[in-house]
Amino acid sequence: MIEGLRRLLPSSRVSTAAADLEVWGRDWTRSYAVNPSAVVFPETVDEVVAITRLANAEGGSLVPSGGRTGLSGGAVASHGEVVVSFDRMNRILGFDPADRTVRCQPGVVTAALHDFAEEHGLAYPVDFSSSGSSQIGGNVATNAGGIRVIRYGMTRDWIAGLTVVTGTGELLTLNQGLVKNATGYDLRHLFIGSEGTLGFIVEADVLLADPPSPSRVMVIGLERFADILEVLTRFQRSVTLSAFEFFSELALAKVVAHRDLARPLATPTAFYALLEFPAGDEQEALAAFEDTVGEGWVNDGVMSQSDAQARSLWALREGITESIAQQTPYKNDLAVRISDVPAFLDDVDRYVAQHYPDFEICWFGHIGDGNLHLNILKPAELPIDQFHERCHAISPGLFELVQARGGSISAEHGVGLLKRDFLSYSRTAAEIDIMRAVKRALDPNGVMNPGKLFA
Ligand code: 2HG
Ligand code: ZN
Repeated sequence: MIEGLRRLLPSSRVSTAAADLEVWGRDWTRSYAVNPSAVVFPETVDEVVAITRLANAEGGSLVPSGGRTGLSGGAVASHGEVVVSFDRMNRILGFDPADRTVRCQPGVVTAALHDFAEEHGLAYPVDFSSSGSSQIGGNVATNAGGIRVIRYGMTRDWIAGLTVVTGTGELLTLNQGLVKNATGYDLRHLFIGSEGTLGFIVEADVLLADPPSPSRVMVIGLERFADILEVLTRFQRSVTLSAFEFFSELALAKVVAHRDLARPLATPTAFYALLEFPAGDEQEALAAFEDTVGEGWVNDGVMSQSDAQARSLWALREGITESIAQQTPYKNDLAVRISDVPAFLDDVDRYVAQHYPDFEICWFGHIGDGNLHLNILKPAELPIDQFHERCHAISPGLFELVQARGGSISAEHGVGLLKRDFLSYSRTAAEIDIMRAVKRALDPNGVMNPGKLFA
């Protein structure tokens, strides 16, 4: 396989250097051994086709690799796979103002697309903490969500067309940027969220939106999580929310300490919600805030008076992942219906407190999407192996709580390796069989990202 790769690509774009394998063999998860056999850097679609055909001929396996910011091990190469990095396919190929689409190579970094859209008086509204490193191909492959899903939806909603290379090396151009196309199965959507198990995304037509109007950010404190939906509903009655995020006091304490930031409110409360809305809705937002205080749901709040202050309030939410990273948290990315969120959080708190009283729970996430990030923090004195073992033991009981509410064991981070053994808590056996049949149709030799999503 490696000899074949060296025939296909110049030697500078096939690396077996230990340092490169270590970097390109992993994503942001840290709990997997990394052992790819090579990393390659194609520059053209034809090269991706040739690499895929070679892997089929030689019995090799390939791991697609973007910005490697994933949190579920979807881009980890542990079994001698060849990592196919899109770092060299990072150009914007074209923009059409009438279609409002940008044609992107997969390695375009999310933040570069944000900048490009802004330069053209428009916006790419999908955004997350990792947008400085994550790449469009990876965003598509995981159907990335983020902090403004409540208003703008997921990556899926912004993909007007895809060019893909299937697991057999066939090139497919899917939906060509059409708004309307009622011609049967939409294979584009099959590739979105497929986590590299069906093929490579080699080009994407990405839709842009109207430029955002100036916005305001508010952080409010709540003593009882049970009140959070009343607060959401009251604001939604008169304010166009582009974010409704939350974090617990523990999460705030971590981020404030880690980044040396000021607390948003004078008195700590159990939970905080962060709201973003257009500056034009400011009066309505203040009236909604007064009402929620009057009802006794909210006890304090602060609203940004400048863009700089809005950014510092956002930092309290966006800095959490980084602030808890050194405590090697056991990560969960759960979703239930929005209306079930408070009861579900209670179920989980009770379950963890009962079975694992020595574990700290750091809650935060996207209330407006019914998506809760549950990070269980490793006690300092507990060795990492024992921590993982105990967390693994937590999972079945936790996912039974998810299943009981018809929820998802992975709302936006994907299944990858981390949640693979638990897929059946969110998808039925019949569904998984159909997924396997789809995989066989597009990747009959199992070349693409083996062992991810299902074993
Ligand atoms: C976020 O919402 C990301 O900040 C990361 O999805 C969540 O670290 C996490 O668990
Ligand atoms: Zn998230």
